[in-house]
Amino acid sequence: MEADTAKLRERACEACAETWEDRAKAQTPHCKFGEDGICCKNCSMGPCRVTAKSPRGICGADAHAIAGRNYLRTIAAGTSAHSDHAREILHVLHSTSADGNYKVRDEAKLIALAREWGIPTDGRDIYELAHEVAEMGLDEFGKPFGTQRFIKRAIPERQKTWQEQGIEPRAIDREIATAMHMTHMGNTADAEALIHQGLRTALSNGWGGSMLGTEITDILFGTPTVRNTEGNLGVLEKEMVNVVVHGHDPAFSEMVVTAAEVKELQDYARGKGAKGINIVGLCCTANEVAMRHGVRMAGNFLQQENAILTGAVEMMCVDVQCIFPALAPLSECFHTKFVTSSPIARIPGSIYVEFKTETAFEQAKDLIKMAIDNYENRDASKVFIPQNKQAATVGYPCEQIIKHLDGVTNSHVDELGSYRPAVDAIKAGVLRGAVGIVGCNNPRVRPDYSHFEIMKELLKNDILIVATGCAAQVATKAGLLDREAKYLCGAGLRRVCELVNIPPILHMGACIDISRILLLVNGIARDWGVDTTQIPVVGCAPEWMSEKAVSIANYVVSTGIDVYLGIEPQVKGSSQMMELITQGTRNLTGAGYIINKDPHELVRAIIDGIEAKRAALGI
Ligand code: BF8
Ligand code: SF4
Repeated sequence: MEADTAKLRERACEACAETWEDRAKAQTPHCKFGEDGICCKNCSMGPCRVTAKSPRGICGADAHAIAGRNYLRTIAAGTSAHSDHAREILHVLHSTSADGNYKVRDEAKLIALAREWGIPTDGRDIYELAHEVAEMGLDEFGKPFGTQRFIKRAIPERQKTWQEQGIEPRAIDREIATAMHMTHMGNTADAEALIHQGLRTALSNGWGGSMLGTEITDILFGTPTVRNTEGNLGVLEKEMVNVVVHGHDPAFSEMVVTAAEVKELQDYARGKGAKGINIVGLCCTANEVAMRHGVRMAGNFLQQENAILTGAVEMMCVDVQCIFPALAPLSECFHTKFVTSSPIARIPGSIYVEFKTETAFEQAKDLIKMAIDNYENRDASKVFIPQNKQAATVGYPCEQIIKHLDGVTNSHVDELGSYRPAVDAIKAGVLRGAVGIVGCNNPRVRPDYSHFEIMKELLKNDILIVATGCAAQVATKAGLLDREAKYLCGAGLRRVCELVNIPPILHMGACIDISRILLLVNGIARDWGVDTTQIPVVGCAPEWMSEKAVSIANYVVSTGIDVYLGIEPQVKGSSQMMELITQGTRNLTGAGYIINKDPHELVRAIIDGIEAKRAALGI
C-alpha cells in the first residue's frame, strides 16, 4: 500500500498538486505551546502562553487551567459534531412519508424505540409514529429538565456511578453550552472541574447524540446486516464512471447510491462509453453504505487525496466532517468534480449543491448525471489505479453479533438476546478478552502502521477485535475483515471464528456507531453480572486525530472502559491534567487513559491490562 501511495505522490508532483505529506512537512516542528495545550486565546488580552518565566496568563490562569479549558473545548466540539449529525438525521426522520424521498426501513426498530420511550404504538400509522419519535429525539437536545433517555439502558452500576459523580448527561446542547461557558474568560480555572464537565459532555454524546444517530439511521436506512464487500483504492474501476461518497451523514450518500441504481442513468452511462456507474465510499460514509448496501470502500482518512490522485474519479460528493479543504484545489489538477452538500461543510472551490430532504432524490440523480457527463473529460494519461483491494465481510451491529452467538448455543433468553456464549468463551479463556479499535489515522505516526501492528498482536493473543471508523478500514485493507484471516489468530480465537462463522475483526460501523460498542460492552457486563470496569474489554485509538475522538475517549472512560491511546492528548504542559486523564478519572468512573506512542509497547500494555482484569475476576 505504501508503494502505491508513493507512486500516487510522484504523480502529484507531476500534476503540480501538493498532498498532506507536503503540508505536514511544512508544519513541522509543531508549535510547542499548542502541542502542550498551554496557549490560551480565550480573550483578547491574550494570547497567553505558559513558560517557566511567565507561568500565568494575564488573568492569572495557570497551565492547568489553560490546558484543562482547551481540553474541555475539544470535547465540546467533538460532542457537537456527532450530536449535530444526529440532529440532522432526526430531521430526516421527521420528513419521512409513505411516498417521500425518505422512508422508514426498519419499522420494528422504530416501534421498539417508541415503546422504550413510552409512546403508544398500537394501531398507529408508522409515519405518525416516526414523526413523534423524531420530535421526542429532538427534545433530547434542548429539554430544560431531566437527563438523556438512553442512560436508562446502562447497567444499574453505571447509572449509579454517573448519579453519584454528578455526571448524568442533561440536554445535549446544554452540556456543550455549559462547557463553552465554563471555559469563557473569567470562569472555571480548576482542572478537576473541567475534567468533570468533560466526562458529562462526552456522555451526552455517547449515550445521547451518537446513540440517537445510530438508532435513527438504522430506522431510516435499515439495521445493517452481514455482507461481503471489498476495500482499498483498487475498487475504483478504469472503465466505469467513478463516484466517491465521503463524509459521515448517510442521508446524502444513501440517495446517491440509490440514484446510481436508476436504469436510465445506467443506460446513460453506457451511452457515454462507460461500463456502468461505480459508487465507492471514503471515511465513515464508506462504512455506512458498505454495511447497508455492500458498497465498496476506497479507503480511510489519509487516503482521501489518493482517491483523486488516481485521476479516475469523475465526482467526489461530500457531506460533513473529516473532509480536507485541500480536495478542492487537488480536484482542479484533474477532471474531478468536487461537490459539497451541507451548510455545515462549505469549502471554497467546490460545487455547492445544498441537499434538501424534499428534493434529495432529484438532486442525487442530477449529480450522477453530472458525473457521467464528466467521464469523457477523464485524461487517460493521468490515470493510475493501484490494483490493491481486499475482500471484507462487514455489518456486525449488536443485533448481528447476538444472532451469530445464538446460532451457536441457542441461548436466546429474552427479546434483547444474550451475549452469554461470548461471556462463557471469555471466562473459559478461549477468548482472553476483547478490544474496540477505533479512530483515525494521523500524519504524526506512520499511517495505518500502529493499527495494523496492534491488531495482529491482539489476534495472535486470542483477543477479539471490534472496529469502527477509519480503524475498521485499516482492518479492511489488511485483509483482516476476511474470514480467511483466522490463520493469524491464536488457537482459541480461531476456534471461535470457525464456530460462530465470523472474521476475527467485527466491523461495527462508523464512528457514530461506537454507541453500538457501548451497548455491546454494557450487554456483556449485564450478562456477566459485573460492572463494565471489571470485564476484560478495553478501547484503543492508536492513531486518533479529531475532536470527535477526544469526546469518544471520554464517554468510553465514563462508561468504565480503559482507553489506550497512541497519540498524546494536547495537555502535556499541565502535570495535573496528565494525572487527571490517566489516573484521576479512575476515582470518578473506574477507568482512564493509558498513553504510549510506540504501538508495540501499547499493545503489550493492552494485553497486560486485559490479563489484570481477568486475574481480578479470578478467571
Ligand atoms: O468519524 S475515524 S478520520 S472519518 S474522526 Fe474522521 Fe477519524 Fe476517520 Fe469518521 Ni471518526
Ligand atoms: Fe490570557 Fe486569561 Fe485571556 Fe486566556 S483568558 S487569553 S490566559 S488573559
